[in-house]
Amino acid sequence: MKTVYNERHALHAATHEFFRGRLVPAFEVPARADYVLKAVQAAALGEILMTPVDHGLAPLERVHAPAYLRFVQGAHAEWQALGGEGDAFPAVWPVRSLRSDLEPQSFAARMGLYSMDSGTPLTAGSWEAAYWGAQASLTGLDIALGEEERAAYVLTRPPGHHAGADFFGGYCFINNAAVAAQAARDAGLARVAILDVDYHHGNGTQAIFYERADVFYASLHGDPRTEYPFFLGHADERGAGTGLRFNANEPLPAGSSNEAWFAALDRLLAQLQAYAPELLIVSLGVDTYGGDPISHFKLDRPEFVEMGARLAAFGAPRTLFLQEGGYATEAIGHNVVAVLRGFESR
Ligand code: SP5
Ligand code: ZN
Repeated sequence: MKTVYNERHALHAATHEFFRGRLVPAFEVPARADYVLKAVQAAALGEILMTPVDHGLAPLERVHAPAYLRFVQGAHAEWQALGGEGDAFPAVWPVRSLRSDLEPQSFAARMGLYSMDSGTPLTAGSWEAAYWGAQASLTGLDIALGEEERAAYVLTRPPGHHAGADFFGGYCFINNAAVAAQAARDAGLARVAILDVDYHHGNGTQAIFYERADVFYASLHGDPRTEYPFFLGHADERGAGTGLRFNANEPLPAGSSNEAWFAALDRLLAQLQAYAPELLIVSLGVDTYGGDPISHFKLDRPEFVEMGARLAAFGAPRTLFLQEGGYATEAIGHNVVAVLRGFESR
């Protein structure tokens, strides 16, 4: 399988994030992608494209509000101009009863309007890294839909699935899975499925497609009653309007067994099988790993191989793997390679 690498990922390099009132070392760090690249190279999975093709801003604007994209692009410069030190963080949000239909002038207010948490440092290079991550995703899509290949893997960070149409959060700025899914629709595919196996619910992806039948979002994840992102990802979220029945969540308690995880995976795959997508996009977070420092499932190498094998057995005509979370830095490369090898072994 070919890999598309976002060689500009390290432009997004946060040193710290907020946790329980203090700054702690960031979990979503450049070394993550460096380790995955090493593992993919060592495994000789196939050609690695180091430079994504630039598809421009238009495919990003099909998913994200143009005003939001402009804000992220200029945010760190605004922060610096105000005397902000280091990475930028939001501190005030338009929660219930406050207006979010007006864009304030204040930078601090716009930081809050366009974000969902204070755990996502916005750095000097966040925009460029995220922009090229989306381009890597679009390049991966081109490969997966092309004549030579039926699948591709996109090695990028920052991740994407928490980012909504007009907000960042959960270490995410641009929703790569949503951008790729929309681009596939625009290329003429009728039905696209996104299967999100990251430990965390992909609230951004779900919200973007919640009222649509043409992109099915399915996720298994830590129960939002105790796990980030807390405010979305429950089992009763089935879609709305024409999107009703085209959204499926399998929240599992923190600490769930691997048997429970695979049973949930099979339930989602059965629903997706009935949907018969022309393209399966896998939001491939490997923070389901037992050794992950911020997550609480128990998958290990054999389970990642099995995950890949079940995705291959699913038999989607085309499959696009996009890197999401995974914070056991030295292990994530081996875990990703295990999934991709499991996929290719069938
Ligand atoms: C893409 C993705 O996986 N995003 C996850 C965002 C999680 N944000 C909350 C992190 C909370 C960190 N908790 C630290 C616990 C240290 N013991
Ligand atoms: Zn995650």
